[in-house]
Amino acid sequence: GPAPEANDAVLAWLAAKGGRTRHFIDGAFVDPAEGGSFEVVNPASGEVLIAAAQGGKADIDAAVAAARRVLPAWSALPGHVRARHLYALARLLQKRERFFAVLESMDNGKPIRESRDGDIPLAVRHFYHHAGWAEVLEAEFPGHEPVGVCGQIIPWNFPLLMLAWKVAPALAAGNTVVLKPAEFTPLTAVAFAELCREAGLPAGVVNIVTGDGATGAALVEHPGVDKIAFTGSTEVGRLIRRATAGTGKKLSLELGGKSPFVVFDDADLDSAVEGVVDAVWFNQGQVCCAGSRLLVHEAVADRFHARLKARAQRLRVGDPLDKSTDIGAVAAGVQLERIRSLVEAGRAEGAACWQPDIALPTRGFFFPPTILTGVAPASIVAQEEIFGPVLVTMTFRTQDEAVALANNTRYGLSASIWSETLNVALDAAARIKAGVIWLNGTNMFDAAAGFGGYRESGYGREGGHAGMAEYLKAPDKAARKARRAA
Ligand code: TXE
Repeated sequence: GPAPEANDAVLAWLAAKGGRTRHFIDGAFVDPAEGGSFEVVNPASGEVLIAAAQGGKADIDAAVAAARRVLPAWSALPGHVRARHLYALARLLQKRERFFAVLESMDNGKPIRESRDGDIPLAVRHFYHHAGWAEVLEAEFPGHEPVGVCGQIIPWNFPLLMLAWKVAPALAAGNTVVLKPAEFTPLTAVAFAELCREAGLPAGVVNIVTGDGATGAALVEHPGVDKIAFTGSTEVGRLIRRATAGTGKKLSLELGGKSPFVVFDDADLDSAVEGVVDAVWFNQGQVCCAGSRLLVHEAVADRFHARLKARAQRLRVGDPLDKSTDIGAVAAGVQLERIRSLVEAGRAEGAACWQPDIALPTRGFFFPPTILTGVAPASIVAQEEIFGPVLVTMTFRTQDEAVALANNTRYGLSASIWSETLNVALDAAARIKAGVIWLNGTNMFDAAAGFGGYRESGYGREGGHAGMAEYLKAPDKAARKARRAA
């Protein structure tokens, strides 16, 4: 398992809360105005870890008011001073990596190996990277202004990492933030609020209000919010788009996906098998850019499927806190039910369902690695995001057919292309409509690279230069003209 000190530290942290967490508003931890709470469950055991504050309209009002109050002072700081705050957050988070990794795995069910080596270090990197942006902001974006108060709503699949993707660029650009974590996984956001205090971030710059969809909706509708940044389901993305239309609020949406994983007949098959493991079995497949549709050339399909099944048979499903675990628990009971019903739909549509011959833990929300073959391109399981450890596979004969299949989706978040021939890979990459394309690789993220979708996968980019631009207002024409004249 993980370092026992980290386990103990997390248990002590939970115990010290006296049964419930609070909102973080205007630099203080406060009880919800209306007094409600909801249970936070460990998905690997089904046990309640703690209760979290249920945010209502009054809490959102207070948080937005605090963010507005401090906005002029925060945005007027020179970039290098804001950078110091971001460096301080990055360093503190780095110091507590073990603690955050254990807390994340307990709350979300993801393997400790992933939270320790992936989620938390990537979140740290995001704060360091954006501290750098704060330093060079005036030079890189001359005349730009921050957008203002940002309402940020995040999902439960990468709780702290999605917080970092939202908070770090917002602060670097001089905005203030009201963040609402997902109801399944609010705990690392609460622990992050404590870091903000410890790091001496001015009160009101970051506010965290926990709660459910209604809390999120109150944030979206609040007239004091200048921008909404959302990562989550396409359905809720659509609601938010409607709610913000005509309000002048800036909006960025990062929604679902059904990303293709294309294996040509000249691919390095062993590497591609490892690629699939990472593409669809990482984080229990609860990844917006999961390579969940395998498109494999028919000449190598049988060989590839056989190797893939042999590999999947060896994946270890179980205790997220055990370092040897490959697949942990699905984040919530409703998600497990959703995965089950979609796999059933695939069977009913005539797909062949393969699962390894392994015993699953008897408690908690576990689902085995699953491969559906013989899937028709128009079937439910080929079109709907399953958001679980479930791969659907189809075959193709020609490069054109591969591209057509890859684009046969309402989404367009990412694609992974495997071929040893540069021309084949680059030609497919240019014709597949997706925001991110990986060649002979998958799920590679960096704070410096823009991430985001086409079509129903949303719009706006996170990370790098494009991500910073989402949190800034360009100078208007008159101001630009005046600058040029000066
Ligand atoms: O998402 P929701 P759910 C997909 C995935 C998954 C499905 C359902 O397919 O199976 O969505 O997940 C907040 N106004 N993704 O239901 O509801 C909510 O509280 C404002 C893909 O959990 O979209 C949470 O904080 N906010 C995805 C956040 O939205 C609202 C990640 C996301 O939850 C709201 C998650 C409302 N009306 C799910 N209703 C990805 N792209 O990575 C809910 N929320």
